[in-house]
Amino acid sequence: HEADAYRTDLMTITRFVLNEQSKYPESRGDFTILLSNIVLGCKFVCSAVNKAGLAKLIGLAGETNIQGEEQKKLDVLSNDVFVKALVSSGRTSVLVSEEDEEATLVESSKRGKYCVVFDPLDGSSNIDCGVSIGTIFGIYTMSHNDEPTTEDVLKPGNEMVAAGYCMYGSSCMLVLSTGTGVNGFTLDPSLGEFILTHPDIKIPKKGNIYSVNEGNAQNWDGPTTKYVEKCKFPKDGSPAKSLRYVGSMVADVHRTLLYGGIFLYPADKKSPNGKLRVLYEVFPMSFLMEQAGGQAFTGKKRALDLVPEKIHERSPIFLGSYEDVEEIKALYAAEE
Ligand code: AHM
Ligand code: MG
Repeated sequence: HEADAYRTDLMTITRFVLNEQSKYPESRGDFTILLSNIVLGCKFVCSAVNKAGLAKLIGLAGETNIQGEEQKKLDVLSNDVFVKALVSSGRTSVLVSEEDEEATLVESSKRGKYCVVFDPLDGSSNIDCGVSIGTIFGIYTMSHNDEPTTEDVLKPGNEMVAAGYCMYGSSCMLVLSTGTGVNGFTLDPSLGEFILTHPDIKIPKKGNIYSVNEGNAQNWDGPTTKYVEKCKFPKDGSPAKSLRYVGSMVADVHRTLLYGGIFLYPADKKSPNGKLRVLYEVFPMSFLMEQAGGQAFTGKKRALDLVPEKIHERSPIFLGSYEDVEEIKALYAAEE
């Protein structure tokens, strides 16, 4: 059909979220405005990431530009763009970024009802070789109208109102949940718009992939060691799982969400709290996993029930298909 060559009814991310929000009578478009600023940041980073190899080739990176300023590294640049876009949205009060030691408390004239926690460019070890990297974000609402403080984001993940990530991979994909399921949008570069391509993502109940940095195996605890052993040498007659590990959380979680299986960043003797950060890595990804029908576990409890005491706190994390996470939970329970 000639008519099929072009889809004419484009569900952009803005239209999608406006539809969703219209179910709430009290909604005044604040969330839509906030999200469109996050989307702007993602488009900027996507374009910068795509040009990064080229910029190197023609000698932009690491040299001084016309203004005599040193070129900013991609992660610093991405952070600047997100912070500025979020502050100028007029809808935020507290921002926490992996790049900034302290939280940003927004000045009173630009304040709004949301708090955003984010990692502007995660997967730093993959930046220079062109492997997929991503942005991760989570959104809370302010619970009062007094001066904002860091305490306003030291809340359990189950209080987030939305979470998502953007993956800068073979295509640029934004995966979002506002607490009613998970939806995936792909950037159409010719339109500059994210179009709904993966409606209502559900993670398979069980998968056949495990994803972990096995180089840390000598320092793992008992349950993690037993679990990975089971993946490789199952004793119940089931086939061994495949190993996939990109080393970019966004890419590894994205694959887990679509194909099923489990992603692990466990504690080890060298890093007793694992590596990944509770607020802007563990929480948003756990939120998405649960919304897609999977689970997220810390080795002690449901990840979203953690209450962070510091903004850059870390936690071990096991997340993915419901049944695969059940197995690791059982191994930790047996330890007790
Ligand atoms: P980063 O914030 O320095 O980029 O570190 C986070 C990344 C995650 O994307 C990824 O899951 C993990 O670090 C990989 O760590 P490792 O190299 O220890 O396997
Ligand atoms: Mg990170």
